[in-house]
Amino acid sequence: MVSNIINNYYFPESLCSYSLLGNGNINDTYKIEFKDRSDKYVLQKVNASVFNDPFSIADTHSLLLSNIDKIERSESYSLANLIPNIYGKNLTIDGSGDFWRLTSFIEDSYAISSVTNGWQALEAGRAYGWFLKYCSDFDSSNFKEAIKDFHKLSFRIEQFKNAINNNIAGRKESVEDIISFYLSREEQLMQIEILAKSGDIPIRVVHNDTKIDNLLFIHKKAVAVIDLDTVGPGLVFYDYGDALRTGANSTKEDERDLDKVDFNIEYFYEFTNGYLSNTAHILTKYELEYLHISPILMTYIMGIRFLTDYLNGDVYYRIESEDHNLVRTKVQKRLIESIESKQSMLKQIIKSLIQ
Ligand code: GN1
Ligand code: MG
Repeated sequence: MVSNIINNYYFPESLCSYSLLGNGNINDTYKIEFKDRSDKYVLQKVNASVFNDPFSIADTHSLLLSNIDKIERSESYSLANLIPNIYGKNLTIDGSGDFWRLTSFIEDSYAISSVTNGWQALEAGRAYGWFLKYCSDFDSSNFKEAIKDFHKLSFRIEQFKNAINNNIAGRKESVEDIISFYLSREEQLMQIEILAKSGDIPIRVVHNDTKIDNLLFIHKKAVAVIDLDTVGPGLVFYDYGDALRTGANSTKEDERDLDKVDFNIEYFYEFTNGYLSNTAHILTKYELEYLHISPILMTYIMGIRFLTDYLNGDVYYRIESEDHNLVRTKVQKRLIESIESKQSMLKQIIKSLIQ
């Protein structure tokens, strides 16, 4: 299949090899190499049952790239180049109706799935902070939501409650304590959505999937922001919070040894320092005031999404074992407990960094 798709692009050289790349849970990603050609490429099959309007995500990608050349190179990060096919289209449709896209691979770059050093957190904060600043020149109404209500808490809670009531996979009884844990925090977290509705928190163009894996590093520097599928309208809390959910957790989001799960304050400090160095001047008083809530909010949203999928019989996320979603939701639960125990420190650190 991969070689058939590649025939739709301008490559005189023949395909040499391809291998799976990264650990995305939705799309299939391959690194592509050619004979007699040193530059490499990334070919992705977009999961059309998750992204039901793939052309709109390609449009979003092009729109985002439209300003990048206006920025001083030394101050910019890369956003992958979209490479059109021989018909001039940014997406190639295969015989089964699946969508594919080709982007350039950044040589010598690597991604990480958890932070192990303070400098990585600082670099990640600078990079995602740059992304928010870069996007602040765009009008959010020009961007479509790739997935409707993607991070809207009330929508995710509704899906969660439906999954509990339907109990399709018959797993509810075995996870009652985890379900209660999440339900008991619903009301408190809904305050953020109420605040956003009141208009005090602006709708911005945000990345919407800022897990730490979605940055590329070369040596000791973050150089690119990747996975632009979900870029669109949203709150700063989504990006800042999701980056810390993965970037300040001392371990992976699917670690089986729950004792390793801990919200690392050093990484939190470093990330926030980097993030605010690029964003403090654009964020509003209310955004800064409530920023400390975002790591819990995003960990909670992911926690209930994983648990919802577990209750539904693993129909959404890619899984590598029968209990993969269960492991993921348990990690989020443990992380929420850890963040809760440090909540006042988070607030203080943010305050000290904006003074
Ligand atoms: C999915 O596939 P990936 O890793 O880019 C998910 C994110 C979750 C993430 C959790 C479209 O992202 O929202 O945070 O898994 N993307 C979608 O690992 O649902
Ligand atoms: Mg993604």
